[in-house]
Amino acid sequence: MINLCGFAVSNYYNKTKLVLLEKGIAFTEEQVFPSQDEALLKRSPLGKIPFIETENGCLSESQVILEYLEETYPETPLYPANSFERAKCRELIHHTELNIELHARRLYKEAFFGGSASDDTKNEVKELLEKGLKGLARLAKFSPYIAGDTYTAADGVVWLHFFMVSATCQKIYGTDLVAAHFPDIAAYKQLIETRPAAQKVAADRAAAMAAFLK
Ligand SMILES: N[C@@H](CCC(=O)N[C@@H](CS)C(=O)NCC(=O)O)C(=O)O
Repeated sequence: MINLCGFAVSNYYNKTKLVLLEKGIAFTEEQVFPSQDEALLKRSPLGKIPFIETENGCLSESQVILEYLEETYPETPLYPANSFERAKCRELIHHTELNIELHARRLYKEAFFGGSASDDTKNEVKELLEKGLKGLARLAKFSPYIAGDTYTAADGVVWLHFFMVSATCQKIYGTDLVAAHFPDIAAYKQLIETRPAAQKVAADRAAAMAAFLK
């Protein structure tokens, strides 16, 4: 049995949980917050979440976990069978994380957790986000799924990260840069949210967010 460790406010935790749910893999959840405690560092090398515990040991880094799950539980595949299409699917994931989410993340403290970012940081992040979003728009198919006619792991990743990036942009810039670059994003979001796994992750995230902000 897989034990998923982390907390449901984290988009990387939710990315992993969504895949477990979509693939119908049995798992337990253990609430773990990031820290530098020795006990945690033995399970996750940088004290980050998410990580999973398997019968073979712990595994960190959400994308590594996704690929482990895909190889270990090939039923209900979440990547295309063709190797080029599979790489294109991973390309969407990497672009979203490296060129969009990681930039927006620099503003999460101010957007959600009572911290603050300098105007220089906000201006720099805005420029990087514009560039990253334009790049993703060049790759995304939305026909109707992001990689083509089939739901893939990239849909879950983009749906989850866009939730955080949109909310961050609205709070920090007063405008949603995601919607500006993806005019049909509302319809796509609705499509993903017809899926029971996405509904479960969104409901758990809302409850966790409310508890976390108390
Ligand atoms: N690249 C990592 C990112 C995970 C990550 O940044 N997790 C955050 C929570 S959303 C965390 O643990 N932050 C604590 C820290 O950076 O020390 C992954 O894909 O799993």
